[in-house]
Amino acid sequence: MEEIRDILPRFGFEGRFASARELTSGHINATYLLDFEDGGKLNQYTLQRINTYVFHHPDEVMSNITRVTEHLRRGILGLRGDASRRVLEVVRTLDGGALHEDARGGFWRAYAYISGAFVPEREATEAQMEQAGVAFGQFQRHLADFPAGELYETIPDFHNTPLRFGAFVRAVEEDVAGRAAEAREEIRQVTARHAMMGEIVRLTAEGTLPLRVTHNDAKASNVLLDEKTGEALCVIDLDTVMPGSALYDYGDGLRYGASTAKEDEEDPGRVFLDMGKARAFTHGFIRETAGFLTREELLRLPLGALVITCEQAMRFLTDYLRGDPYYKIDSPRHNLVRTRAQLALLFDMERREKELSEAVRADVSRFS
Ligand code: GN1
Ligand code: MG
Repeated sequence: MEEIRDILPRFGFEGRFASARELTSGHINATYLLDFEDGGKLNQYTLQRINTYVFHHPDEVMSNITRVTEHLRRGILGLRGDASRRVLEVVRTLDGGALHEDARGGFWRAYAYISGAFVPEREATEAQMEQAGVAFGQFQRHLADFPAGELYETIPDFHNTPLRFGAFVRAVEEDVAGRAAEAREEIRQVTARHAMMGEIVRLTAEGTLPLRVTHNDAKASNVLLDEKTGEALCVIDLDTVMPGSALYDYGDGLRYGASTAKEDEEDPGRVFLDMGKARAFTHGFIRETAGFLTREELLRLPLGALVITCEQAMRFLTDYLRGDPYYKIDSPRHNLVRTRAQLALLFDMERREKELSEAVRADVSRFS
């Protein structure tokens, strides 16, 4: 909290600073919720220190976010007027930038906090999951005419699964933390899915799947719904917005939002794909995207769920094998627990692949 005090005067926050508390749900950046008192009115902001181990070029992250939010705002204003709660708003620093570098080389950015909203976590209803699908679908739709080539790749090869597989194999071989023996079964399961994991990259390279502007971290916890109406307001956590495949966002949506358990459930026996929520997310997503995604993309959406879930298991496992340099952890085996939960979810997705494909096919016919 001490370090925040020095940062606050650098941004154009309105009112008198009242209090701050840390929000701990993210795995990457440090986030604080700030209250400012403004003549009887409460102004709230989120302040974040960008994790530079993960994002090497915070200026490029903020350049992407500024451009994308401006584009979204123009699109939304064109449609129905009120963009204030439908897109994130960057708070400028006193010198007009989007980023403040502190004396220790830390990089900070701030957003206006969107109040009267909630995040559909695991206890979300099917109706709320449908709205999460709507939110990510609309996000892609509003960005369909954004020049993807002008965005920085904030994390190069972020969803380049074959490349990540190479890093995983190296982590197993090097075994710097001496943990490979304990994770033999998980290593075997990930390795067995090498070919499947390369499918989206292969289909994109051969031109079957187009590159689009995608969110790339499309968890339901990165969606805000209106507290009163339950409707999708906007998506948050825009750090990884960059060129990608529509399949990634659909897949991440299911991976996180349609699981019966949390991402770090200790008992893999409790982790399944909740088909009701999967169908609901699928309805929302396809309803918003059927008008511009190709038929080929739409019908292949279930592949996104398999690839992203397996990739996420592999990323947690790689981090575990390397001694946890990347994800924030609460206990020494946290990343192994996460790996096991993701694999359990993947196995259930594999069992239900046909069912999922049929649900997608039905929605494609219905909304196209
Ligand atoms: C990270 O920022 P956060 O906690 O929403 C990660 C995602 C993973 C996710 C797993 C930049 O997201 O890719 O899917 O954890 N973000 C980055 O929950 O690596
Ligand atoms: Mg994120």
